[in-house]
Order: sequence, then C-alpha cells, then structure tokens
Amino acid sequence: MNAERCCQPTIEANWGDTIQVTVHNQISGPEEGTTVHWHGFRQLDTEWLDGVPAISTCPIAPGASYTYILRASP
Ligand SMILES: [Cu+2]
Repeated sequence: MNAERCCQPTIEANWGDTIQVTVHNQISGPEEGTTVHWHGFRQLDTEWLDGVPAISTCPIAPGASYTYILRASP
C-alpha cells in the first residue's frame, strides 16, 4: 500500500515475518466487493491471496471482513 496515495499505514516487516491484515469492507454508495492487491509482494505459497479481484482472489463482500496472512519472503 502506498501511504502517500491513500490513508493506510505503511507495513514494515523482516524476511520470514508473518503479516496479518484484516480488511473490513465498508464500501457503500454503491456497495462493492473489494480486495487488497499486494502488488510486488512475492506471495510464496499464497498465490491465491494476490488480491486481483475475481482473477486470483474472490472479492470481500460488502459488510464482510477477511484476514490476509502472508509471509515476507525474499
Ligand atoms: Cu499488481
């Protein structure tokens, strides 16, 4: 995530760390499914979490939550 372009904090980790991020989809007007696209993140053994909605990852339904659990891999 780019903290300068949106309001999310920067996530810092060391190689081998587990990163856990829970996303609550509160998009409204209109309601819309969403994901977090982890652009540039290697996704070793978690390819299905890459976050391209409806391509590699199912969108998080409006009002629902999803927890991403990723490992920082070189
Ligand atoms: Cu990308």
